[in-house]
Amino acid sequence: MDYKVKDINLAAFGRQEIAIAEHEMPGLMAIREKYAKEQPLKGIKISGSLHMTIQTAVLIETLKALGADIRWASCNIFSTQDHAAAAIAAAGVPVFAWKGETLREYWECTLKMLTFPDGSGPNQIVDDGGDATLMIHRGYAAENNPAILDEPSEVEEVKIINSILKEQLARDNQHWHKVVADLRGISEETTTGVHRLLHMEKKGELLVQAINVNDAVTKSKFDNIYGCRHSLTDGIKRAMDVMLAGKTAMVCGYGDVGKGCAEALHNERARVLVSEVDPICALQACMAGFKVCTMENAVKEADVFVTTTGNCNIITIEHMAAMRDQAIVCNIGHFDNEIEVNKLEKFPGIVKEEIKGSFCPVHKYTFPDGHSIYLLAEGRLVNLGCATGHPSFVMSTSFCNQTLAHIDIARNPDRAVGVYLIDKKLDEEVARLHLAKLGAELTRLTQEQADYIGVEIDGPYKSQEYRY
Ligand code: NAD
Ligand code: 3DD
Repeated sequence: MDYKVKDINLAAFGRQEIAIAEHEMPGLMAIREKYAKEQPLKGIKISGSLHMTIQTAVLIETLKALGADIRWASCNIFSTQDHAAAAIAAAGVPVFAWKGETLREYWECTLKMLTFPDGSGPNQIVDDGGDATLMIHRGYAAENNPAILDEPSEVEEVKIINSILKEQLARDNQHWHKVVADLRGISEETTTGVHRLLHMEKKGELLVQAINVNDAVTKSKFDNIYGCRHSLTDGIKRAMDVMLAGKTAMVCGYGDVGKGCAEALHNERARVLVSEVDPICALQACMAGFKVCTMENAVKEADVFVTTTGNCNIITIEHMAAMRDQAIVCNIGHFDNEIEVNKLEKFPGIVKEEIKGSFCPVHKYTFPDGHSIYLLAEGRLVNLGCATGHPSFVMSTSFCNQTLAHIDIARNPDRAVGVYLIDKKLDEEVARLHLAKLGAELTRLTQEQADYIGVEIDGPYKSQEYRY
């Protein structure tokens, strides 16, 4: 069996929900229909490291319908929907994902996702956060200099990655060089993964072209904003079933995700505070009616804390030690380093109590002074750890861009190493594909009007960089 899932018997339920999702993903289904005959991905091996949800199942089956040979794993230990993974496995796509993986199991699944039956690697990668990209690049570097795998690290996950790469090195010390030789391109789904790619490109370490899907307008200005606006409070409510109205909520970061989160909490009639480092985003928060303050000031009054920055150490152990009793702490950023969970675990005299298990992780931490806080999803992204993430319609726009990115890579396999954006006309086409579903009626420019504002009648329209 070239798959590993929680329970293959969940496949029928997963198939039912995939059928529902397809009707909510009109753009993705339209692209599947448009390109199915051409088979642009025929014979191309694609490995995906992206939350194994019902919506991702529709992406997988779109890439497969366009001819690709696919292997899949999730990009987070809590985000897999087991019935989605079962349905994909039952459809014959090798998938290695289940909700509640250990970190070692996660990285073993990542290695399986990157390794085709003949031992070869993928031609193209769908990445979300950069872990698949990291495994290939670190493996390649270790084949040049095995000593890097012995560098001391306090981070448990680094030790696990190094251990797995050492085992691979012993099996074949040119494995990753052969993988890179076949690799034609990467698509990156999320902000934090793009940060990592740009960092690698700047350091001259990136080995292949990468398409920045996140910064397609129809991805980040939809998924990151409206997706989080829908799924943040879903996660908090499923975890705590708490009344948000009347409470004070602190949103750390007011970028795309922070904007969606702040609006969601405002819609619940919570009193929303915001922290920011960027003066433009801070001013936007003020214009939206939110009080902009620091975490140091918020800890005295907030009942709910949400990190949305894509940065690290946003909520420190000192903040948590000073929080009000029964405060709720969660993160919706990609990685679990926004909240100092390790220091919370090691705080002298802390008492940890599991309230809910890996199906919706909730833990209560009681400090020696008697006050307690609730940590959701172990500090990992709460909308996918404690709920089911964004709904299908908004994931359709994201995954249209993913599919177009892979068709582009397949057509341009020898493009120079670098990080690239999706063409603006394609971005607008993705939006166009979603209007009918919502009954939206587009107005058509006259030639005089097009000339007056200096655009082509059929776009692209926003010449300057789009700002939310
Ligand atoms: P963004 O860059 O648009 O926004 C991040 C904001 O945080 C910026 O405005 C930045 O100024 C601010 N910030 C950075 N450091 C800060 C600090 N120390 N204190 C306060 N504010 C700070 O990024 P984004 O697109 O909003 O993504 C944020 C994170 O969410 C990323 O990790 C991204 O990968 C992730 N994401 C998660 C989901 C999900 O479904 N959970 C969806 C999309 C993106
Ligand atoms: N993400 C949120 N909900 C998701 C879902 N239902 N399926 C797959 C992925 C999902 C995460 C995305 O927003 C990803 O694009 C990101 O993290 O940026």
